[in-house]
Amino acid sequence: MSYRTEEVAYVQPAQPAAAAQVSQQRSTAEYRALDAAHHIHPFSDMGSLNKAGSRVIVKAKGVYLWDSEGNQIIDGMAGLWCVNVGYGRKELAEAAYRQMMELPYYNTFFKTTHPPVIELSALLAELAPAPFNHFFYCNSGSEGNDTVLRIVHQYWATQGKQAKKVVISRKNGYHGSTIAGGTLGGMGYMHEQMPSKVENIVHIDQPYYFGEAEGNLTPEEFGLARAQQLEAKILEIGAENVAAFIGEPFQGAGGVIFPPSTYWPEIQRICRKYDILLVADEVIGGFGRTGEWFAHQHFEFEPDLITLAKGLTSGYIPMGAVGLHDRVAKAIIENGDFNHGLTYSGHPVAAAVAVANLKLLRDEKIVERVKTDTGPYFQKKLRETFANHPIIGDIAGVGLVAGLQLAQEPKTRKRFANGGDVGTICRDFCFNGNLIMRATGDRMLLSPPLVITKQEIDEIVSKAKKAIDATAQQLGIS
Ligand code: PXG
Repeated sequence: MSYRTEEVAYVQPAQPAAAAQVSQQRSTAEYRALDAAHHIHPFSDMGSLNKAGSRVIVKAKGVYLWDSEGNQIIDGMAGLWCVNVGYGRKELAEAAYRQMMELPYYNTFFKTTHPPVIELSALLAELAPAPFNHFFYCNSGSEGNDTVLRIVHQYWATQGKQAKKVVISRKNGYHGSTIAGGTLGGMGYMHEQMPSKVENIVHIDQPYYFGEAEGNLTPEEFGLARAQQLEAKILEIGAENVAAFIGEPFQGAGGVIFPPSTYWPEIQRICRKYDILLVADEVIGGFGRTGEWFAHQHFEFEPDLITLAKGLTSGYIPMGAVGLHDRVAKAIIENGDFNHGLTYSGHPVAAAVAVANLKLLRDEKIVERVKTDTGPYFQKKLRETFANHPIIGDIAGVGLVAGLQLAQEPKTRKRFANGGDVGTICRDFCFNGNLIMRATGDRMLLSPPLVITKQEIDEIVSKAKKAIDATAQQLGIS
């Protein structure tokens, strides 16, 4: 049977998504059949997905999604950690429309520039901490981290220190899925499928207290010990060969792992001591997630480079960027050609959408609200609800991001032997209860749109509780 689109007749959906007013063209079954026939999903086992069939998402507004069966789902993940201003903001659509009519595309390669990229750069310089006044653009977080590598190498070349090539990263960090992003990340299951990796990248252990602290170490002692692995690695390789350290201020895809308070100050001390660039991957943490504009501000350290994407445009259109600290920017600016760029670097439509998005975050005081109001409410509510839950061992997070650690014995930090399966069971209960909550192994993750109200937070937490209770019940734990 062929699934060529023109051969499929229009069928009125059996249950139109009335609340969402969707212009749905096909039935769920047709969508699934075509999807299975022609679409390879990212990070998926397509054989089993095609048998089960994907959920078809047709519409979104605020913090809610609707599927092709008319179910209303609350999005506890802001898409993939990106829809910071929530769905359905006209201002962003209008910015894209206006820009497409005015100047849909032009490049910035050969002595040209254009208003949207100029406005965006000036606005980012205003919103970012003082030393960040220059920005390089790309299309995604992965390309942002590829760009970071290019800038790091160019920086050391300008300093006459070409031997400084090695970049140190962390196991269970996530920095994207291009070859460079995937190599920088510390995901074993990705590395296994990557016979070609980028050279000169090495990994140290992550600051994951619940999962990896041995003996009686306090979180603070453990944070220091994990940071000092950086020093040990630098000494092993030779500081004269080490270019940079990169980390997410808190690990997102790795499980919303918040490092102990001692970790980042020690990392910064070590980077300064050995003259190594410090890179904060702000792809998830940036643009208000922690209640600060950038997550490194929450952890109080000062990186040399920041990688941006996701919340930069609230996911309405792809865009990534790298912010350069003045000392790095100066070296790049004053030393001739930097031979790096993408057709869509600073794309005018993406830049116009980013400007509209950042103005909403700023002018509607969305980031401040996360810091003083909805963030503290969300964190308190999670702790009240799950502090003594029989299968929750730890609650990590600040602002509107949280990781709930599933555990067999919360008090002794004993994890489930089959933690990944338990996470999947829990995620499926969420899914069936019309809550999007992501599972990473045995951690359940939440990162809702930053415009979420307290009432919607209550809805997420009560649905999460139902799903986690159901998981405990299925495991025979109460
Ligand atoms: N850095 C970080 C910290 C990220 O979280 C990237 C870089 C790469 O960005 P792009 O735009 O190239 O995807 C990311 C992306 C998940 C999930 O399942 C997380 C991401 C992407 C896809 C899935 O949690 N983060």
